[in-house]
Amino acid sequence: MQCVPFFVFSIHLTYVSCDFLQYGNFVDNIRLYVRGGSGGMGLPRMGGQGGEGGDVWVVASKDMTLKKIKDKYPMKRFVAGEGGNSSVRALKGERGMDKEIPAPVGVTVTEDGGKVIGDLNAEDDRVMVAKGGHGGSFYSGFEPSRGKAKHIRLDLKLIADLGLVGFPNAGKSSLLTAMSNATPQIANYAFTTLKPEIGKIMYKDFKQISVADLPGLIEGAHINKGMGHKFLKHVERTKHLLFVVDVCGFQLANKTPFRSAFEAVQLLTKELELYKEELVSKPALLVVNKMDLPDAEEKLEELKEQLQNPHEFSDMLPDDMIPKHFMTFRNVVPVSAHTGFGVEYLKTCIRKSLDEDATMANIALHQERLNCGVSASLTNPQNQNIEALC
Ligand SMILES: Nc1nc2c(ncn2[C@@H]2O[C@H](COP(=O)(O)OP(=O)(O)OP(=O)(O)O)[C@@H](O)[C@H]2O)c(=O)[nH]1
Ligand SMILES: *[C@@H]1O[C@H](CO)[C@@H](O)[C@H](O)[C@H]1NC(C)=O
Ligand SMILES: [Mg+2]
Repeated sequence: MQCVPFFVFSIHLTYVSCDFLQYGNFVDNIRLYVRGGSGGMGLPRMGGQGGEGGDVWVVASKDMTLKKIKDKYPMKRFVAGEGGNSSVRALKGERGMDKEIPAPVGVTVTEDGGKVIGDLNAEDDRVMVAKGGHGGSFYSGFEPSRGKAKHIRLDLKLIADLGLVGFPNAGKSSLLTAMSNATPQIANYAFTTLKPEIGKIMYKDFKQISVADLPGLIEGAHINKGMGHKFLKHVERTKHLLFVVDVCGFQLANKTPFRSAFEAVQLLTKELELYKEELVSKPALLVVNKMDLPDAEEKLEELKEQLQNPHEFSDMLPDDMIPKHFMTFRNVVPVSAHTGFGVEYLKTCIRKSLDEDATMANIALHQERLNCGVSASLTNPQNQNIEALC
């Protein structure tokens, strides 16, 4: 089946959020130039030894993102300090200052050739990426050596191509079962899924796409309600997002307010935004599940209308729960995980979305190699901007 994007939605929402090009703005890898400091000069007539050059390290830091590195260090060059020269006053030259590159937890550091230098799996984990040169000494004829220089890549380790994002009970696990070979637990109560389960969607041409069934998020997840941080962390580690809402809405408990499908979309967006704003710039699709329920058609129409004028309909939400930017969905797909309605079409849309991005990423990489040091900006038909800076 042909996968037709919801043009009305994407065009409209793109205008709404135009002040900030969020589409495809999420950064999951970055290439950097690193160089250790040169060693200091030795002092032949007194046998003085120059200081060692400083080393360059990548250090896992809380709240850091690859996008922040890109914004903060546009040149993407990191050079450690030179070792001090040996002098009459200080025969042993001072060691050069180390340079630390703050990076998010969960990245793999590789050399340009693909060799893995190390993984950063926990806060404060560190790997040395460029050693400083030696200070000049008797053994080197008092000549210092230069620090190591190279290009490195930081890649955010992904758990899956696609992550299912939704309130509890929306039918995420049921949807994964309908789409893939996975058999997650399904039940009519909140928090059935407590850790990610990965399933694979198989396509006729043998292509596979991995999908992570994630635990349900609740309002306040960003302040760690319902193990929110732990759950949100997984969202970060998927390429694309699949929002899943129950067409009939959701209520966590008797005491908590009922939320319509539209409110669910906005509240989920807000939780992601408050956790890490970049998350809402990931490519996303919206699944409206449980289309087999009575009145589903009517509710779907209502939701579509609301999504086209999100500003107008957000009044129902408390001010602090209205997202800064409404999510731009590449597709809005009604399905029933129970009957299988819409599931094939959804799989086609998912495939198309990921393929499109892979193509864009390839073009960008190619450009980056071609225009080393020159900034190139590519625009795809959907307004996606990829900055290729060396
Ligand atoms: N009528 C109907 N019910 C559905 C559909 N999909 C899921 N359900 C039901 O909704 C309930 C929750 O389904 P799950 O798949 O466990 O939901 P979940 O989003 O994974 O929930 P958590 O893991 O708790 O976040 C179950 O009782 C499912 O049988 C659907 O398409 N139609
Ligand atoms: C050490 O000496 C070299 C050569 O004279 C000079 O280029 C360099 O700047 C000196 N380094 C420091 C840290 O003063
Ligand atoms: Mg589940």
